[in-house]
Amino acid sequence: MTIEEVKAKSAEPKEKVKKAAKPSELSADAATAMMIERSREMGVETIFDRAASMKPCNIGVQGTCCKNCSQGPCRLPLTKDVEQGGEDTRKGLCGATASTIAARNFARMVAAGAAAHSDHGRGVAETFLAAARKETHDYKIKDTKKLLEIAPDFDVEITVEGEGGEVLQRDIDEIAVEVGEKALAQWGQQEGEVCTAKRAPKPLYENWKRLGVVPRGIDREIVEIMHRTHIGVDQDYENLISQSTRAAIGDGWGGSMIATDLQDVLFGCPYPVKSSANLGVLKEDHVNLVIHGHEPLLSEMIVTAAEMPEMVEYARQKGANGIQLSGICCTANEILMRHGVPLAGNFLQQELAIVTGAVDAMVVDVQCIMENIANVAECFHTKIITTNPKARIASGHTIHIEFDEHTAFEDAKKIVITAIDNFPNRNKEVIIPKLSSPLIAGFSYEAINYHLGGTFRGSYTPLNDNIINGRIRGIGGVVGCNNARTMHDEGHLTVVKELIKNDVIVLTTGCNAIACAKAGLLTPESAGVYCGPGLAEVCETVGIPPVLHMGSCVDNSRILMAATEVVKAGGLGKTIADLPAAGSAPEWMSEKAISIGHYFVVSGVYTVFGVTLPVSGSPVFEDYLYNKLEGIYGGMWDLEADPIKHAQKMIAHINKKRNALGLDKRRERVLMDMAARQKLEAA
Ligand code: XCC
Ligand code: SF4
Repeated sequence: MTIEEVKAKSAEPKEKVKKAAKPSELSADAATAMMIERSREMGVETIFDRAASMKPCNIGVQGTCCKNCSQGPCRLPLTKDVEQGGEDTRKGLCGATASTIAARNFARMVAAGAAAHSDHGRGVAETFLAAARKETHDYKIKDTKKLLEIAPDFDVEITVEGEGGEVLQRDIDEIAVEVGEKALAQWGQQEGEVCTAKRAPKPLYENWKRLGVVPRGIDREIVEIMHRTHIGVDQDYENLISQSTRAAIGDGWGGSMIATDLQDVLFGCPYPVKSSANLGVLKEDHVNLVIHGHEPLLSEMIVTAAEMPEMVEYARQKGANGIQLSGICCTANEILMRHGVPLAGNFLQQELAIVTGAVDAMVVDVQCIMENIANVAECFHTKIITTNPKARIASGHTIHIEFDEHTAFEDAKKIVITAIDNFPNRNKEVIIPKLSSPLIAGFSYEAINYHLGGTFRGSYTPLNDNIINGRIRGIGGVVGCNNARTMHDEGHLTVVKELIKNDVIVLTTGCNAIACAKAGLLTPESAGVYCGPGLAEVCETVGIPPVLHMGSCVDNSRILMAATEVVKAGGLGKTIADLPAAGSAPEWMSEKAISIGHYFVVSGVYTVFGVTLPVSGSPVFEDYLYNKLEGIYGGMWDLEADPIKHAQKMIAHINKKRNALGLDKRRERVLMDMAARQKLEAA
């Protein structure tokens, strides 16, 4: 951001606050706008109101405020002189430069993001091991096919030698226990390599090895960032980023990937499933239990508990016609992918779900849970139930029912009963926007394989063929949060629509997936409406939506695996950086998004973020991320707040890669063929 832009930004808010006050200008989603209106009528304050009354700090926004010791905070805003290329003499008390401060702050965001995903993964690994050792009866190893597929990556034998020397399948429980132990060991490992990093295409892995950034252990790399960013340790932004890379790989190709793998083995690998999305999935005459957060461990049990006939009967006794489960954020994505449980909304809709007056209980686990839901719930009858010892809310108005993997099903039943018991306590008029859209989700990378290639010859070859022949221009991974500093869902939808209009197939996760779901983009029918002719043709032939929902935020690891499969299928280069592909997080806000962005970049993906990136205060560091990284990893960061330009930058990169692969000519020919055909038809 230039000084002029920063100044213009700080001059404009008053105007903007007034202008932004209209609900229809705060969200691209009509149901959300309606509920903002409703919250204001009722005098219930939400994040949309707070965003208007509190401006972000304009030094923090640049990434150049350091509070790593008590001599600070040292604030180093960009000066006009530096902006115009003058000598940069800015220093903190200890002498830390703007580049060091911005890089340290960036590294700490990676550490926090990688920690969040990976600690989630650790919890899954612990439950997995308890299930494998039969210490809990609530969880069972469900997907033995996937277990056998992943076992070799953990160096676990899946066969044994029989007495006569014949090869026999090893006992499945034994395999599961060993996979669980080896998986859990990846966190505390001090030497060697996180074993799943080897899944990356060989040239990528070899490059990481050469650069010394293959993670040794998941936790170790995160701790090392915290050490290196302490006052007076690592004061070289390139060196700080190289450690950020090691921690981010430990997330995407480690903690997150293992979380996804083990969740699939425990709960089943997702396959296409129908459902619906938006606040309209709440039912006035049902007990509404909303599940919010990120971990599927408890919510899997809640799904089963809520379906029990005795629970439904109990709900009837309390005057309800049944129990409606729905979800917010990534826990929602998890239980949607495997059970078709509908999505109530994404990050910025959590308070608004409660404002409907119809939510009898909102059960939360970890991450992206706004503290203010407790205040909103206080204005209604809604019970907020915290469940994780790591994530409590200091409000007298929440209840805590702690999840324990050994008593998970009992805990889940308690939660369902609490929701049912609360149904008769509704004390405000119920207003549910009558808006929801149908959707198809469940596109694990295995499901894409199956869908494109058929049961017996599942492969990514048909996808590659269509990229090579130009019907599909390339692949866009569009993911990430909502951000109250920008219009809700608007960036997501504009970027995705622009991509599919230009024949770029979109892989989505997280809150972008929910935004797309609400807008009807997760249906095969949307292809005919929004896609360019090539992508529309492929979607219609195969019967898939142009936007494939691959799951929650930890499931961004599925995108890495899909990209790896595309490389393996051949014809599109030797590594992920060769692919006509690009990544995007149009409305990011969480530290997890920075970790995800960074592992995409160092895996070779050009990755564009929307809204803002806290690096603009250091032009040197910014240039390193936006330009220099490409020469090291093949991928680089970029920032583009305008969603159309954002998508166009991705398309330009995809075209550049097509060009390098020699595919540009073929695409032109296909387009000419199409035009020629239309001309013929018109004649
Ligand atoms: Fe959404 Fe995953 Fe972002 Fe949170 S972080 S706001 S995508 S729920 Ni993953
Ligand atoms: Fe200031 Fe250095 Fe302390 Fe940061 S570490 S607050 S730059 S003195």
